[in-house]
Amino acid sequence: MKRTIDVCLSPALMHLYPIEDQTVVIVDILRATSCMTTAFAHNVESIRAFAQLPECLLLKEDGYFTAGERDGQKVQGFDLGNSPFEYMNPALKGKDIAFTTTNGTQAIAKASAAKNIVIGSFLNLTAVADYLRKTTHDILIVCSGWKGKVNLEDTLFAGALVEKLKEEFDSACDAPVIAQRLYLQAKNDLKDYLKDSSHIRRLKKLNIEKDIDFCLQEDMYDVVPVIHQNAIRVLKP
Ligand code: 3SL
Repeated sequence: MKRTIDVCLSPALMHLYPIEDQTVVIVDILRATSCMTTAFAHNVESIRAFAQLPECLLLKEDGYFTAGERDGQKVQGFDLGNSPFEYMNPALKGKDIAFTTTNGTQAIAKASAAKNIVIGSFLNLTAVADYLRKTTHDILIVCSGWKGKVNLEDTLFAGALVEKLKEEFDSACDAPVIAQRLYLQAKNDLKDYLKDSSHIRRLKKLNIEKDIDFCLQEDMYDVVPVIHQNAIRVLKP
């Protein structure tokens, strides 16, 4: 019997899924999980994800870099914001980061009971798909959305992953089918397909068009960040 793949279109729906028995892929294309993927591709050692700002800030005392945003803007007093370009800095090699964002790290915190948590983005799409083929549980892709609501870019990523894994996994309900069909419509020009979406409009106001272009590129990196001993890391052989 084939394993199943499912899509949770918003973290607000996570209670509907048996995450204790599932490998959960968290996605926040714009921009949290794209930043995390970029950070690990540039040799960051670990990332701790926090839902709340004060807990995140506390780790500064332990030598962590503090990182993240609220409503797209770098948090005052933090070392790093939420642009993938900030995570290409060689000074971050081997460092630990405490990260908090409006949606992505909230989704990670909410999924803490999952069997296994993987960080996905277009930047590491194929690497994540290859990793998932080797796991043993059913898969749930959790779209971080925006403050509990559904968004298009995370849904498109979910569809891309369902498309990649369609030979090995059965869709558990209609959400993976919806996501896959949207991705197939969008895949030739993701940016154009997303042009009227809510978060693209929000980010354009912040003048960070280059972040959008970067985060929509497929397979830039082959890292697969997973949660291991309370932190996100890239497992080394
Ligand atoms: O919500 C998040 O996790 C962020 O990635 C949002 S933003 O792109 O920085 O606005």
